[in-house]
Amino acid sequence: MTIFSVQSTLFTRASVALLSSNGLKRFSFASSFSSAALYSPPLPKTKKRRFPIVSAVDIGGVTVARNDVVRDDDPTNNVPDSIFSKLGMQLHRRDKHPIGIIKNAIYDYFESTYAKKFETFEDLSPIVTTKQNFDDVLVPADHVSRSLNDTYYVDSQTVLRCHTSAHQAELLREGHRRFLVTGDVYRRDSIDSTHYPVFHQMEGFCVFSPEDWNESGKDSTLYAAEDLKKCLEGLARHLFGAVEMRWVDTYFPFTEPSFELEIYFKEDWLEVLGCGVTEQRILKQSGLENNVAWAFGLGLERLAMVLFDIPDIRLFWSDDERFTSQFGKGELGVKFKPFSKYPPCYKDISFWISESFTENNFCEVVRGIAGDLVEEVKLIDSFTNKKGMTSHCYRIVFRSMERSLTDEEVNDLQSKVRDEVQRKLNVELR
Ligand code: FA5
Ligand code: MG
Repeated sequence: MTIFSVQSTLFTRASVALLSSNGLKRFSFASSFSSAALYSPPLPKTKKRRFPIVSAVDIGGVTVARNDVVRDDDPTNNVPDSIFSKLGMQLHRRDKHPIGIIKNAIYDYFESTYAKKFETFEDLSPIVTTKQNFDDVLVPADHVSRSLNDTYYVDSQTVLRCHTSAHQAELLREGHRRFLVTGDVYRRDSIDSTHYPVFHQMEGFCVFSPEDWNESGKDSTLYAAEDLKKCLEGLARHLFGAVEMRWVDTYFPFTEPSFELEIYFKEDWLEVLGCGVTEQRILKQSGLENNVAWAFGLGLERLAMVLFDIPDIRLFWSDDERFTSQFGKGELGVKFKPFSKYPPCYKDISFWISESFTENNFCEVVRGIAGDLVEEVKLIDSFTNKKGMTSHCYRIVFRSMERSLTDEEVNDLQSKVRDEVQRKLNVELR
């Protein structure tokens, strides 16, 4: 048992989120928004990684130059090349890709249940202002998700959106009342089979008027919360048929009450979405003070993992034909047949951490060197000596999904990790 699973039972959500400033965040339930406002120390700028350099990407017809997004001249910029290269991929717009297939299946559900009531948006730029990403949805100034440790900043006022909720306010201001927004989102995060620094979300938003809830005799918030749960349970049944699921109460700055839906998958509960009844202040900003609304944010990779039985989130980025050829437009009944399970290779690394050390920074160094050859990074030991120095030992699991790795290759990766961790993270190797 790792020390994390002990913590998962000992700590509340908020205290697990607090630990993120010490690099101990690792659970899906501790993901950025479902945590209370907590301070995370600013990070020294880390240098760019060695990665194939892409000079420009096309985001839905707009060319974005690398130099505008990966910048050495701005101390706030923390976007590595590995992330920049993902900006134009738009997996959600590929009809034969599992992410595109699941998006279309969700569209079908909304069409069949609410005929033409929801507008869809799927090419809004992932490069947004901090106002859109945070302020407009009431994320407090000291919330952990705003830190350079959790979010990719282009400059102090521009980020790669870390959720599709970044578009709620502008769409409301433009007059839209029921909509679905799908897009790629970006987060500095831990490394394991269900977390990846780029993933896809679908935001749903639905505004109600007094006549909607008056008839029901229910209070507006209860009416919206019940409608929301009914909508999402219906969606889960549409996608999965009979599946074991449960609602968990949570916290988001932009909704009250707030919930997460978890689905039982591979002998564990997997969080697939966050949702809730929209805070009145958000509606008021758009002149909707007499209305009530619900909103949700679905994790499309997580839903696709359950639907197609995909065991590792890295697979979505594979262009290996043995993966891509298994999926077809509109084919929902497919179960992914793993084409290989190449052997993993475990390497441990121990060091004395410094004040500023965080696990996300460590994971980013590892990913910058090993890319998708790293399957998991986990803390397997931690202690503080009499002098007050804290040591961490991490186990890095290297495994390719496409071939066997040689000892030489893995030793080389590990040696680069050791060098860079020392150089960039101000830690002392043991
Ligand atoms: C949000 O991002 C909220 N914006 C969702 C929301 C919208 C709540 C509207 C209320 C109203 P959260 O950080 O929990 O919440 O992420 C939502 C979902 O994204 C998660 O349930 C999970 O399915 C998925 N997710 C989060 N982090 C990752 C990751 N690193 N890799 C893959 N999927 C992830
Ligand atoms: Mg969450």
